[in-house]
Amino acid sequence: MMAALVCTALFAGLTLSAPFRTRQYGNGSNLPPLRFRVDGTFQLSIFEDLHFGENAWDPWGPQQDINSVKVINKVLDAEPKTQLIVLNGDLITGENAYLGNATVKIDQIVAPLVQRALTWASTYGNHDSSYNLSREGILAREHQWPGARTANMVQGGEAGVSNYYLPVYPSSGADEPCLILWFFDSRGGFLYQQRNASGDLIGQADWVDKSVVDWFTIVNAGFVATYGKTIPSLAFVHIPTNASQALQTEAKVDPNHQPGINDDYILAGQAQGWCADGANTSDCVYGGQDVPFMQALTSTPGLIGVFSGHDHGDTWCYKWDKLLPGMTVKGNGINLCFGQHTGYGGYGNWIRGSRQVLISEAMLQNLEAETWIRLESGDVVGSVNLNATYNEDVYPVTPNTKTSCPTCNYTIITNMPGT
Ligand SMILES: *[C@@H]1O[C@H](CO)[C@@H](O)[C@H](O)[C@H]1NC(C)=O
Ligand SMILES: *[C@@H]1O[C@H](CO)[C@@H](O)[C@H](O)[C@H]1NC(C)=O
Ligand SMILES: *[C@@H]1O[C@H](CO)[C@@H](O)[C@H](O)[C@H]1NC(C)=O
Ligand SMILES: *[C@@H]1O[C@H](CO)[C@@H](O)[C@H](O)[C@H]1NC(C)=O
Ligand SMILES: *[C@@H]1O[C@H](CO)[C@@H](O)[C@H](O)[C@H]1NC(C)=O
Ligand SMILES: *[C@@H]1O[C@H](CO)[C@@H](O)[C@H](O)[C@H]1NC(C)=O
Ligand SMILES: *[C@@H]1O[C@H](CO)[C@@H](O)[C@H](O)[C@H]1NC(C)=O
Ligand SMILES: CC(=O)N[C@H]1CO[C@H](CO)[C@@H](O)[C@@H]1O
Repeated sequence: MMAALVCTALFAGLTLSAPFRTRQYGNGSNLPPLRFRVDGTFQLSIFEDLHFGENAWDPWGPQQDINSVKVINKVLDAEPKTQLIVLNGDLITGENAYLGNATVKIDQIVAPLVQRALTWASTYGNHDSSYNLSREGILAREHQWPGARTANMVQGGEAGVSNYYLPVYPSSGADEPCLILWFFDSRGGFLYQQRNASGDLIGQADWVDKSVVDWFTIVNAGFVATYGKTIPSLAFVHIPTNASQALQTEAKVDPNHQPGINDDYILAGQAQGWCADGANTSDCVYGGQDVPFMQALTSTPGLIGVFSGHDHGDTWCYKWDKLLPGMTVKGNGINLCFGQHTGYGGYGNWIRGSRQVLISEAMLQNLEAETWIRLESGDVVGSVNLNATYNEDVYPVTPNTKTSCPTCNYTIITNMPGT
């Protein structure tokens, strides 16, 4: 396939060694490359915070997963032109997983996608790592199905798993990518099958690791060198950076300029709960370990937006275009967006939905993207154009709708009976 040849050539020129190779799984490597439609558009749908697998021992646990599948189907029915599904973290609530079948819920999540012959790409969230659930296990399970594009391009050390990129090719059929999709692993949760000397679970760092930042910088420089230009890009990571929090607390979210729900105030970001020296004690609120990642994001020309989940009660987009009080990293105009809580699992009862992102080949020239949230109800809210004047343009306020679901139980139970 032409795409494979292009990428092989790219890496041959970079002398990148084993840690940067893509691990191949199942049939994912056989998938045709992503490409703009003949009408010149590329659309993706973000499903985030699905939180499948809660309380298998209570009727409401399996029932809420059935309700979440209904959300996925309703969104896909309403968005027939979507070409890629991004599962943006917290696919499974790992704290409730049994060792013997921790990843089987992946089958239920991807079934609507497989049925529609859609392909998908995941980032993993903090709930996707727990004593009985590993990210490697989720990746392997995804690849038992045709359509998985999730990969692991940074092996070893503390990198996490879901770090990779996907090239998107132009409608013309040319084999030079015109859009790069980056996926980053913000880790968190607990280490798989490990306990400390006191018998407690061991926390996993909750930021994008420096080795991944270095990989991103090197591979992106390789793209620029190979193609002799900046290729526009989008990024996906489950946990937002401190810049999102600083925008929220210092710049303030305005319902007409950054339409969306803003209930998770103050929002939780990367490196929360960690000390600057890497210790995790109750004394430390935020350790600042996401600074190298923020520096890399703001030093990447062409990066249009970063899309996160994690904070179920925040659904806005903000253009980060200045130095905010207390921060050392200055925003370069990159758009930072939350999506919409998709799953009936996880906290909160804001109406379920899915952020859509649409880019046309014409918009690529100006580094613009259109985005809106398709709700389970069928309604569209928060439709905005992430262009040069986003933050200044005036949009309708997004209503803060809650979903009542009598068969669901919103209590988060983090311990299984008998443990
Ligand atoms: C992978 O693809 C090949 C050929 O397309 C097919 O024969 C095989 O059954 C597939 N395997 C899985 C696990 O889907
Ligand atoms: C892990 O799974 C085992 C086997 O299903 C179960 O007995 C145990 O309670 C689980 N442990 C945790 C910490 O979830
Ligand atoms: C996983 O195993 C547990 C314990 O055997 C069982 O109660 C639960 O229903 C299983 N979950 C799935 C999704 O099969
Ligand atoms: C084990 O982890 C718990 C919870 O983080 C902590 O309170 C305890 O001190 C740790 N024990 C050891 C021996 O490190
Ligand atoms: C993180 O953002 C807060 C504002 O929300 C700011 O006070 C703090 O200094 C920032 N820290 C870093 C390392 O950027
Ligand atoms: C950005 O999009 C908005 C909404 O479509 C529009 O009103 C505004 O003029 C656009 N700005 C630029 C610079 O194109
Ligand atoms: C919801 O969870 C609570 C706490 O575990 C439990 O008492 C209640 O019966 C549950 N409700 C339903 C409808 O399952
Ligand atoms: C990942 C992890 O273990 N995080 C913990 C760090 O410490 C805070 C405060 O004690 C806990 O709330 C986090 O769960």
